Formats: sequence, structure tokens, C-alpha cells
Amino acid sequence: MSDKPLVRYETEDGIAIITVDNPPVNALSPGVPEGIIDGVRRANADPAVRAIVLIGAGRSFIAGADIRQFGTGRVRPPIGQRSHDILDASEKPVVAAIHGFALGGGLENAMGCNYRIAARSAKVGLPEVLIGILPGGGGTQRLPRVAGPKRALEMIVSGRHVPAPEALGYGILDKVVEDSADLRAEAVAFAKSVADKRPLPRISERSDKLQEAKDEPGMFDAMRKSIARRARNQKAPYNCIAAVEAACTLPFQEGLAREQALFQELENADEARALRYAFFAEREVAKLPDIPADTPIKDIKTAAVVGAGTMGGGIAMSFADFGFPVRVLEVTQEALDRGMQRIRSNYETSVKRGSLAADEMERRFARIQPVTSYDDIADADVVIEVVFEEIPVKQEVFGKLDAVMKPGALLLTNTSAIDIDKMANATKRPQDVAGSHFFSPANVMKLLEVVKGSASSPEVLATTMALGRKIGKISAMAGNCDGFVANRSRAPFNTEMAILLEEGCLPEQVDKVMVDFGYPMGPFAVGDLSGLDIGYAGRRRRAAENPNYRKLPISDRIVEMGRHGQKTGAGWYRYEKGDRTPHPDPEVARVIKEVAAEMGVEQRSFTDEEILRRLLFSSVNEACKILEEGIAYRASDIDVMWLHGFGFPRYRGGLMYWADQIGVRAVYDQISRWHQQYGERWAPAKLLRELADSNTPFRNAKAG
Ligand code: T1G
Repeated sequence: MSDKPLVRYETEDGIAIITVDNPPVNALSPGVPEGIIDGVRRANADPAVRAIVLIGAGRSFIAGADIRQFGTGRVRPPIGQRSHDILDASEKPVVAAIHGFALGGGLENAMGCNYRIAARSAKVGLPEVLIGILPGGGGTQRLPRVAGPKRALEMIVSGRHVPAPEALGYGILDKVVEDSADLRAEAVAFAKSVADKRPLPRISERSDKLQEAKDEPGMFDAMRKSIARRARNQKAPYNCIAAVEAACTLPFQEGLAREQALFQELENADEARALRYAFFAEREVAKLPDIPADTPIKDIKTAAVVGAGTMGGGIAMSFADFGFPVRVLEVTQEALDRGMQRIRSNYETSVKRGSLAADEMERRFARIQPVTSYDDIADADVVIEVVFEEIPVKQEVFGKLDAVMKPGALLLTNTSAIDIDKMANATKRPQDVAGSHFFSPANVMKLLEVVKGSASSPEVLATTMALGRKIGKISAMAGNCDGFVANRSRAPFNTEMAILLEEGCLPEQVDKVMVDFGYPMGPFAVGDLSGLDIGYAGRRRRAAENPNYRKLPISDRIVEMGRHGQKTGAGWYRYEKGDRTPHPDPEVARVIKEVAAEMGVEQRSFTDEEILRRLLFSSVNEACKILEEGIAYRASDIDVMWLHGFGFPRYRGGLMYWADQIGVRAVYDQISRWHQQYGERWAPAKLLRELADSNTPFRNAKAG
């Protein structure tokens, strides 16, 4: 622990400067609010001080409360004694000088100040809802007063970070200075310019913008309606709305009390605990225990993608979206044109939806250069192979890449399951080969599974992990096995959902259970979306490789009937032309019954809980095997993959976190019972038995 003070106080030419210095993000850890309070009191007591500046040291202003303190039974200071209260009560003007981030309690302290200036690249926000709570430091009462209730609702319920120029337009900031300027000097000058201005502008004393809620009282119910689907089973978003509503109906101090009450309902709830777990799991996943922290990261400036299909196009977009020039290679002009057209229409859809500005679309599209010769990609720093999931096809591509790519280029494959070494050994530089498995749609899903080949160098692996983060992904490391970590842990889930049909379930029943649990879509509907023929090809490959492979006759029959999903108008569900709504199909029910009868499987009914546990416990068991084999570093990495690769509901933390809420012993006992009933596929993993015997939570399980 460094002995540097967390908060420094100095004066300069009649201006007091309070500097928060609590790396890495100036969180409001114990001692920081106290330091701010001392500084404000000291400045107010010093007759030589005319005004005050509050600023952050290092790379940011204040990133919010210290999340690690939540759920620890910490004592919170009473209303009136918190740093933003003291800032608000200052008799001398206080100027918040923001760079980097002012988030959560950081923005709340800044709004307790009289003025706020920020560097152009700074971002402000109240992201508390993303960790299952609400702005508990006056944010729900001040933001509506300074930006209007409607803008406050949008910012607080979305939790989004707002760029400084946009925040200036909302009235949250008083001035934006160029990044090249000396923010501290600018803040001191600004403080001098307002030192004698009275009355002091206090957001807590404003009510003009609250008129908006009187003119449009329905805005709160409208917001509740608009979030109903994505806020299912959650409380924080609704408490956020209630707190902002209180700002429009109660005097400020009473509003603070209401905010406090609504906050306290959330901090220790399951939802907030799970979301805090997910927040830290997403940071832990970047830590690579078997790769030295000082491993050099290659400088990646240009990319190339081989294959302009759906995935290849999505991957190219991922690079272009984050400023990388990227060349897309297809061997025929026709395939290339089709791929470029698909990319353009994807961007146009975003523009139509309003999530992308037209000029930004053009800038991104211009970064994607179509080419038809391997020579055209030779000087790229990284190339990603995205061709058919057929080993010979991939090996041919890697042979060509080996022949043309410049020395030191990263040669990555997007394969979702094939042994990385099959591609690496088609080159003379296996150390430069690794897996970079994107999830469909690649420009949307945040998970990037980085897969180690036997020869992959630490530099190539570390660079690929860092590259994923540079293109907005969450990179997670996986060892090399069939299905790596994500798909391998998901495979038993896919098997179990098909076997449930043999035993009497219908697709719509299983899907409803998983949607009620919190998934955006049920697994059968997802299968129809991605195409049932893909899984069919994988099953045939595995059956050919492994005579004991458990066939799925119903799934095979559906595909052999030509029902490949949405793309053929029918799969597990029936689809009306031009409509993606899944409709239960009596033909599927008939096929299920027919094949189950052929198999002689006794039909029965299922409770929702049994369906849920049959699917998820099968994956928990496989996850334990993955951990004991050292294919994943830690259980929380598997959770990150399920959150960002499969849409596991975030407010339940992740697959292993959720299983921990049930308890490792209960999970083991249930799997043992299914082992007796169903045989080998339910044999408990060795690690699962060890965890149950030692009563160790899954989230503490480490790689074997
Ligand atoms: N508390 C504790 N640790 C934090 C933290 C926080 N608020 N924010 C970041 N860290 C740690 C993080 O775990 C990592 O640790 C390191 O800092 C770098 O983070 C009363 C109740 C600010 C945008 O939700 O969004 O205020 O892994 O890798 O990519 O109303 O951190 O190095 O050990 O994410 O540059 C509201 C959360 C809190 C902001 C920077 N604030 N943080 O991103 O770095 S609740 C937030 C972030 C609150 C009040 C309420 C991001 C960032 P380690 P990083 P980054």
C-alpha cells in the first residue's frame, strides 16, 4: 500500500486545488471522500482561498464508488455528511476539472460542485444500473435538475458513458477544453473567473428543468414500458426510474432520502451481487497466469480477413469499427461482391435503426478493402482465416498464408472447434498461429475466444488477447481441444436439449423455460437463426471420428427434411415469409413423436426446473472437466464466455456463479442421480466430486 496521500491539498494564487490520487481509476475508496471533505473545509476556512478546484491525478477524474466495498456491510455516512453534500454546501465556488472518466460517484461529486469543465475526450455517466444498483450519491436528484428528467432517465437507465461535448450540450458541463490544453491550468483560470460570482450556482437549488416532467408526466411509465423486455426479472432499472421520478415530485432533501431507500433495496440483492461478480470476472479474464506480464505486444495496425462470408464480413466490420484498415480476400469476384454487399447492408441496417450515423458508416466501410489475391494481403500485421470448417480447406489457406505473409504477422484462424495445430502445422511458422474464435454475429457479440496452438508463442497469444480488446471484444483464453472452452462447455447443453425432445418435451416448452430464465432467445429458436445444417455437419464429423458419439436422431431428421431454420422458412419452428417470428409447428411435434416411438423412448412431462437443470448442469459438469484439464484458467472465465458468447443472463452472474447459488453439493448429487438414470454422459467430473467433498464453490475452482 503506497504511503502517498489519497487526496492532496494545495493552493495556488488564491485557488485551492484538491487532487484525488487513488490509482488506477481514482475510485472513492475509504479515505478518498474524507480527503475531499477535509479539502473543502480547509479551503472554506482559509481567507486567502477564493475558489476551489477538484481534479483527478493519473488517467482519470473519479470513476465512482469503490465497487469492492459493496456487500461488505460498510457503514455509509449519513445524508448531509457525504463528499458531494459538503461540496454542495461550500461557501466558495468549486470547479470540477474532468479528464478520462467521471462515472457514478465521480459524476455525483462533480455535480455537487458549482461548475464542471472537462477535456474533450472525457466521458461522464451514471453506470450504476450496470452493476445492479442506482446512483446513490444524489445523482438521481441532481442529473434531472441539470439535464432534464428525460435525459436523466435515459442516462441512468442505460448507464451509458456520455462524451464531454454531448454532456456540454445537455448542460451537465459548463465548458469543454481541448485535450492538448493543460486542464489544471484551465480549471484554475476558470475558478478565478468565477471566484466572486454570487449567488453560487447549485444544481440542488435548480428546478427549472423539472418542468419537463410536469409537461410530460407519462415519461416514467413510457420508460418502464420501453425496458420491460431487457429488464425482465430485474429490479435496479425500475428503482432508477422511481428515483428520478422522486426528483420531479419531492423537494431535494426528501428526494435524497427516497434515493437512499431505493438504493438500499438493491446493494445486497442477488442481482447486484451477480452483476458485481460479472464486472470483476470481465477484468480477471485478461490475466494470463502462464504468460509473463511483460511479454511484448506486437504493434498491430492493419488486418486482413480470408473469407467474406457472414463471419468473415462480421470480423472485418469489427476491425473497421475500431479504426483498423482491413482487407477482405475472396477467391472469386462474385463471392467478394456478395460479401461486401452483406457488409454494406449490415451497416445500412444500423443507420436505419439510428445506432450509427451515416457519415460514420461511410468512414467504416471505406476502411474495408476487397481484394482477390493473397499478394494483396501480404503486408498485413494480422490475418484471420474464416473459410469453411473443413480441415483440408483450412490447411490449404494456411499453406498460402505461410508463403505470402510478411515475417512476424499473426496467422489466426476463426475455427470454432478444429485443432489449431492442424492449421499451424501447415505452415513453417506454427509459433505465429493461434485461434481467434469470434461469435456470430461477429460485429455484435463481444466474446473473442483466443485459442492456444501447441506452438503458439506467448507474444502471439498476448498480442491476440490485446487485439481483441482493441476491437471492443472481451478476450478470453482457451486451450486446444474439440470445441475449446465455450463450445465444448455448451455441447452437452445442445445434446441434452435434443434428448429432452426424445423424452417428451417440445421445442417451445424448452425455449420458454430458457427465456423466462433470462435468455434473449430460446436455444431452439437460436438454432433456427444460425442454421441447423451447421450443427448437423458437426455431428456427422464427430460421429465419423468417434463410434461412441451419441447420435441425435430427431435433430438429424429435422435437417434431413430440409428444415434448416429461418433460412429455409422452417426448422424447429415454422416462419411466415419475411417474418422471423418462430411459430410452433405441428409437423415438428409429429416428427418428434415418430422418432421417439422408433427409438422406443418412454414419453413423460417435465417441470420447468428439471428442463433448466438438465441443460445447465450438463454444461457445469463439462466446465469442471475443462478446468481439471487446464483448458480454461478459472471458472469465472467460463462465466465470461457464457455471458458474452451465449447470452447467459448477466444478472445471474454466469453459468458457474449461478450453479454456486444452488450449491456445489446439490449440483453434484443431482448429476450423480442422472448418472444412475442415464448412464455415462452424466458421469460427474472428478473436479466436481472434489469440490462437493470439500464444499468448495465453483468460482474458487482453479485450473488443474
Ligand atoms: N471500484 C473498484 N475497482 C474498480 C472500479 C471501481 N469503481 N473501476 C475500475 N476498477 C478496477 C478494475 O477492477 C481494474 O482492476 C482496474 O480498476 C482498471 O479497471 C455511490 C454507488 C472506469 C471505464 O461502475 O467502468 O459510484 O483488474 O480494467 O478499461 O452512486 O473501470 O486492475 O485489479 O476497467 O480503463 C460506479 C466502473 C460505481 C465504473 C475504466 N462506477 N469502472 O476502464 O480499466 S458505483 C462504475 C469502469 C457508484 C455511487 C455509486 C472502468 C472504467 P484490476 P478497467 P478501463
